[in-house]
Amino acid sequence: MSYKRILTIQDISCVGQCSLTVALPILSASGLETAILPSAVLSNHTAGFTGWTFTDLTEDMPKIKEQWEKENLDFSAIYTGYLGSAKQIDYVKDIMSSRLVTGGKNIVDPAMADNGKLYPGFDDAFVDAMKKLAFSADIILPNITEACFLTGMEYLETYDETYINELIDKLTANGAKTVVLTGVGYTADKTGVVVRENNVQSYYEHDKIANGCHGTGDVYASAFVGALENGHSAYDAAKIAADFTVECIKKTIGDENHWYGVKFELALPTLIQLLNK
Ligand code: PXL
Repeated sequence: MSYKRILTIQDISCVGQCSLTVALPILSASGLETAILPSAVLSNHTAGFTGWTFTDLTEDMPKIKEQWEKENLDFSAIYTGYLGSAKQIDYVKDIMSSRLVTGGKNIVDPAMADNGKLYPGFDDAFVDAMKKLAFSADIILPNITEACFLTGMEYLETYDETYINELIDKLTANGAKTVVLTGVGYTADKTGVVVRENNVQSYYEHDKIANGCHGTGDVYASAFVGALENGHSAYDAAKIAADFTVECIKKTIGDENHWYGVKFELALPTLIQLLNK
């Protein structure tokens, strides 16, 4: 397989083990050259801290794209996470159109919401812009809350398979191609991921070890991209990412001071083993 250069576009949360500080090491450990485009710089993430600084990098994007065009720098895959503004999403779409190699995949984690609510700072205009990005991507990795914002479906805490199927049907009807729906659990002690690709749907269920660990969405999506770009199918990549994320949580639970993220660094050897299976 030729050496792949991946581009990931998401924020730098200086502290908090999410976004680029998670994606870059996980993709590198997956054996992929990783280029980054920071969407914003925050002192720390917005989930649980009392405040944060936020420097929006939207206006850097077209200039960086232009420079990459001059240098003929392109990417085997482009993977996006937390983005800084609705306007930025248009620039991200331009970069995807211009800098993705033919046959390369756009992978979008519509990182904007969890537990039924949008993250601080996001509004309806941002959701509308994210819809355009998500529904034009090759693969999306929403959690249930994000899938609800993308489709307009009501968010439910407890649900059955009919609800989940309807959610994925609606995503697909809106244009989503491969859907990897995360955090789907039908009983209190289980969670899992549903993958629908080319009308074939599979569910990977595993133990739920803790409720709502911060940053696990980013850990999951990064490991998924790492596995996918190593040649695994979407379903196998979804399984590898789930097993890795579980391992990250196991390495973290019990340390109350570490509430803001997971100690994914300690689980990187497990990821490498899972990728080489
Ligand atoms: O993990 C998603 C994420 C990424 N980046 C920032 C966040 C969050 C979740 O809250 O606040 C800045």
